Amino acid sequence: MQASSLAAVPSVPQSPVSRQWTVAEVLALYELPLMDLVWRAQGVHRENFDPNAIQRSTLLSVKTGGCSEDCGYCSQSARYDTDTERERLMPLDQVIAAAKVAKEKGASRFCMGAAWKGPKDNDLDRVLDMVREVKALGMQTCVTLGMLKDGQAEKLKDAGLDYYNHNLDTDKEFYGQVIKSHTHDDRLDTLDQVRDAGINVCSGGIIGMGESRKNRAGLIVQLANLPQAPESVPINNLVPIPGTPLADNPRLDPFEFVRTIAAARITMPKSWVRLSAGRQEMSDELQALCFLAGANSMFYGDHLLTTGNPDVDRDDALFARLGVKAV
Ligand code: SAM
Ligand code: DTB
Ligand code: SF4
Repeated sequence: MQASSLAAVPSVPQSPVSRQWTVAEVLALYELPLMDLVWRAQGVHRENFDPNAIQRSTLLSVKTGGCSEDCGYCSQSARYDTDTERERLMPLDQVIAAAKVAKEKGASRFCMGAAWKGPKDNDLDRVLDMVREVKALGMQTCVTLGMLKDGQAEKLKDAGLDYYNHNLDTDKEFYGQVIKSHTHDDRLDTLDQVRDAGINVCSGGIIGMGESRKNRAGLIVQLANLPQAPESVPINNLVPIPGTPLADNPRLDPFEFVRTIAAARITMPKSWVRLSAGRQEMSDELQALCFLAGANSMFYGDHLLTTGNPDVDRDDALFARLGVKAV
């Protein structure tokens, strides 16, 4: 590192796995000149990861729409009039077929999402079969099914689940302005259950929902200060969905997104930071800047859950142009 270019940058301890962050400290990171922030994030990144390797997960919505919850950003809430149609839980053979395609195209992990407040036990049994079969293909498995009841995380672990995705989404202070049907503490409870069952935790959030920079810093602090930081941290840019309360939210400055990636990288040095929803609207150059700021994971495949994602051909071309390899 060249000391001269960082002379004015406050010192931030490196690799503080058990360090507790304050909102003021993370706000101070956000307030750095962008070049200093990205430089620092890239330094932390290089100490912990191969800077030219990006992990790729493919998403499949196995149960779409009709959700009881009122998350103000979501196309799948039954409370809003969106274009998303309610569907039943997908049959196992369709899930396996999609996982095989994802593997052939080069995804290392297959993530199955369900629009539930949480799984009923009979639905969970069907998801357990999906996990076992996808695992048997030699892929890492991830599911995101909403809030878990006692004993459900253990069943998922026994089926071979590698990751459970459950986002905090925003900080505790802002949460109630976007979601009223459950609480931030409910989300934390499920994360505890996942961690206790020995499943890797995937938890991040959405930015661009009208939250303040302090709320964004608060979200990063709440993730980084968990008893153990999540192994995987998805950072989603709001995809505005017509019919939802957040449909007409003003777009966030893209550099604020880059700053959020950098703050996640610095505070969670050993976590995979995922450049998640919103990538379709990003230029290749903005995505490269996110990778430089420490993102090293992405969703790969033409669809997220109900919205689009860049075509695999565009992503393959981007990887080739950047000289990065998929892991
Ligand atoms: N129902 C489960 C839950 O809420 O955890 C799983 C599915 S839910 C759709 C998974 C995540 O998708 C949410 O936590 C949120 O972070 C993200 N998400 C949903 N709609 C989004 C949108 N319009 N823009 C960006 N991210 C979104
Ligand atoms: C995550 O953090 N983002 C993904 C995944 N985890 C489940 C979902 C993004 C959804 C974007 C809106 C949609 O496609 O419905
Ligand atoms: Fe339901 Fe999850 Fe969408 Fe909230 S984010 S409405 S819990 S599917």
